[in-house]
Amino acid sequence: GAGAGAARDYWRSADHGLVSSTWDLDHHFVHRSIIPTLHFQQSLPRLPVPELEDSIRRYMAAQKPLLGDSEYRKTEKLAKAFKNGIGKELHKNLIELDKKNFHTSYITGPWLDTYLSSRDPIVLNFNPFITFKRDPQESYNDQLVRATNLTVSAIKFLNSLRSRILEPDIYYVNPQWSKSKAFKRFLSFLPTSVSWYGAYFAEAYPLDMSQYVHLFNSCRVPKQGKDELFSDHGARHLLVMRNGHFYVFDILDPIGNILHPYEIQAHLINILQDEETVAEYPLGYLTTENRNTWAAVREQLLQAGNEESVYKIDSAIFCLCLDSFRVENSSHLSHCMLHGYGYNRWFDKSFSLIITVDGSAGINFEHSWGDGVAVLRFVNEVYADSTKHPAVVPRGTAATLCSTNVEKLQFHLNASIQSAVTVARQKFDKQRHKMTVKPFEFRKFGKQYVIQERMSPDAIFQLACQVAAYRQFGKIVPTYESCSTAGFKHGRTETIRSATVYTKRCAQAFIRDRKKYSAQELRKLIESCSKYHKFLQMEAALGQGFDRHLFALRYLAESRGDPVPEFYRDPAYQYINYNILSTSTLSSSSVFLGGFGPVVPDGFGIGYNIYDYWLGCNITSYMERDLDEFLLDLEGSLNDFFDVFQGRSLK
Ligand code: BUJ
Repeated sequence: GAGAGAARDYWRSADHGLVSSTWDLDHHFVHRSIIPTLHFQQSLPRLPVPELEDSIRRYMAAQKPLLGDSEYRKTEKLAKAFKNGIGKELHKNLIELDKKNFHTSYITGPWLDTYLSSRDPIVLNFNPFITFKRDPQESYNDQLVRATNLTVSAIKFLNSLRSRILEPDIYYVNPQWSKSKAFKRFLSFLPTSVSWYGAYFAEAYPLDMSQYVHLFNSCRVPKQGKDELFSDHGARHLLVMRNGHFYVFDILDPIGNILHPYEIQAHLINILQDEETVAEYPLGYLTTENRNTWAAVREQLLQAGNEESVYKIDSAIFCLCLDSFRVENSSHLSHCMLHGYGYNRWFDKSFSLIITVDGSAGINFEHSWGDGVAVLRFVNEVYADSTKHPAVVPRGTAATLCSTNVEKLQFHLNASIQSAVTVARQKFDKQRHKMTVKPFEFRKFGKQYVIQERMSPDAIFQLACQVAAYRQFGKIVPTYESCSTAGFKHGRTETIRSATVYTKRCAQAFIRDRKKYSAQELRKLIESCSKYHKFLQMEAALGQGFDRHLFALRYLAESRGDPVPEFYRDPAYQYINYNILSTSTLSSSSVFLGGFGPVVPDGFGIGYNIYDYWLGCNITSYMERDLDEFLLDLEGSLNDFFDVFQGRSLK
């Protein structure tokens, strides 16, 4: 429209006082990397298929703390039979298949398939969230200002990615010199077929970046039996949700110029001022449904003449959710980001950027297309860019620009669709009320202290969970710690089994036999847990766990229509995969909170971060009282560890 054109001319003219000084025509990117984004992609190592022998050995070691002697012997027998029989054959076939699929990893297909085949609602069960810290300049935390700045930075990230000038993801063992410009130049001259090795010799590990294709313009589409991932990289519009209404506007021009920030802001003002009441039948609720149910309603939606509007939702660059309430505390923030009130979300979008009235901001993401590493990278870049180079300043003048290019999506809803929305809302409301989220902070020590004690901070937190669970349940419970395998081509994750024979011994000492041990002896026990955990963590990161391998063998059997081998029907196999403790950690200075739901109805979802001088976690559960107890026990274990580290014996 005329308004948009005028605005564009306006901000292109050199001398006007309105636009933040850090924004100019060249600022369409978060940075310009010397090394092309996908420089290492071709030469990434392939995810190894572990030896079957090793997987069985690791599996049995993980089963040991969970099983009584006679159960253990039964499982051992089944494992042996599997290893020498059907397992051997499956393994051989898996290797052959893997050799034929050189461009990817053995886990990629089956893993994606498992996500997409699950019929459970994705909200609460799969979608995690990560929230940004507040903008350090408090006046920038105004909802409108922050929404504009974060959106512009997100689009700059997209542009950098598409232009292949986004820095490649690299895990640096020795950041000082391998991060230097000279080194990067050297790497950029290496041909892509060998570039990975150049980095490797400098202890810099390039990570797989294949997941980024699904970051933008993407959506999970419900289908009967198995969902699909949809992307349309040609689409240039942003989807904005407000009070359950849907709006779109083009945010990129055909050659990738970002709409002027004040124009974006004008559009957002337009949307914020549009409707104060919640949509009568907010379609977002449908994305909280069982996937088959939702797939059927989606068909109805399409048939009722909503194809174009649905397409605009699916293909939008991402979904910006402008919530119309203030966040009261950390727990409220977690609820808002993990599941919200349902009406102002489209959980199927690859990710949604959510911003509340008080400027709290976070990402809720659909999990099938990608893992924490990719999303965290995006979060870090967007936070850094939006705070260092904010596109708009508070009290800017966008309000004077007219905004005519916002389209409000219209839907034709028949009675059947309307009642489907109502039913979805009722179910969702019931579920979300059952969910409890509580943050916890421990201030006595953090990463620096534990390293000084020559132990692994991650192992210490995991051990604290083990001891707490042992106190609460009187036994060792199945535990999952997520570990990225992004160091490999198309790698995803591997499981670290943090419940070990060492943690069991340690938990027994701390809970059952507290008085029997000296501080020195307890310290030894903690040390052995730490050492072994570090080893398991290294194995997992190298693709040498057992979970993905055994999973892939079973998937192979099933996909051929073979009966599921007895090994997998073992109650002990089911039990070890019933993870009471589901844990995941991230380390970032731009993240305030994060979390995800439990994976079993009577379990906990534990997101944690170990900072230099303290540590914190954010735990979800469907059982509030148990969660309170767990948190007390967790604090108790950490206090005990601190006493032991300080050489004090336990009280
Ligand atoms: O393992 C996998 O394949 C993927 C896992 C699945 N699961 C969540 C079930 C473990 N997915 C992830 O690990 C992604 C999780 C992303 C969110 C992580 C949040 C952790 C941050 C918590 C920060 C807490 C700080 C509290 C301060 C009071």
